[in-house]
Amino acid sequence: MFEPSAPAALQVLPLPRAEIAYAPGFLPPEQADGLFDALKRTVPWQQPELFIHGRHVLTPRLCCWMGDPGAVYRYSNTRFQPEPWTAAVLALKSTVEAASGAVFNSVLLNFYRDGRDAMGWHSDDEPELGPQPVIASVSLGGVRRFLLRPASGGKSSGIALAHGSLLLMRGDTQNHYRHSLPRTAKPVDGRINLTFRKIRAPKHPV
Ligand SMILES: O=C(O)CCC(=O)C(=O)O
Repeated sequence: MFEPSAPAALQVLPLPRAEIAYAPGFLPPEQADGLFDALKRTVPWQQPELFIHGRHVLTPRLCCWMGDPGAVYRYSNTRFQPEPWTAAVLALKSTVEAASGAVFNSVLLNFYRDGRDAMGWHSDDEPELGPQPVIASVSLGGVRRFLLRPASGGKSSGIALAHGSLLLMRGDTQNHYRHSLPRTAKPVDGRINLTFRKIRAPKHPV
């Protein structure tokens, strides 16, 4: 298990109808450095082709869906079978569970190789996540801006997600907000993000 530097100091982000908390120093820098290197080397990274708006497109980042057997996830019209847990990701899961008070059975890992890699606007609101999912997001490597905007439209708010930070989204956040990680023209180091999730058991196994 990774040791958080101190009981992670959670800052609440004051967005109406959301429950979002941020701990910038969740992992001590040397642990975060080691974890970034280990994940870069050991995760079976893929670049899936997604079918969006009638077109096949390569995901603009590398990713890996990892979790318990049966934690199957669908997004962007694609079905993802989980890769088995690696030791490093399983250890991080325990630390994140202790800090968040939630239990997770899966994680989406994203590797943004440079500023051209990005994630478009979306909510983590797939039915298998349940009505009020807890999403625990750990960031490692280059600092990138994470944006949130009301699902009904309006101004976006941004937060620069630090190396070794934890962002928790829960309650109605996914029902009322969308989020994204935009491209940047600034030179930026590679970044790995892990969003821990709980997939509810499918009613009808597929
Ligand atoms: O890389 C990030 O911080 C965002 C990841 C994300 O939006 C997701 O996994 O749903």
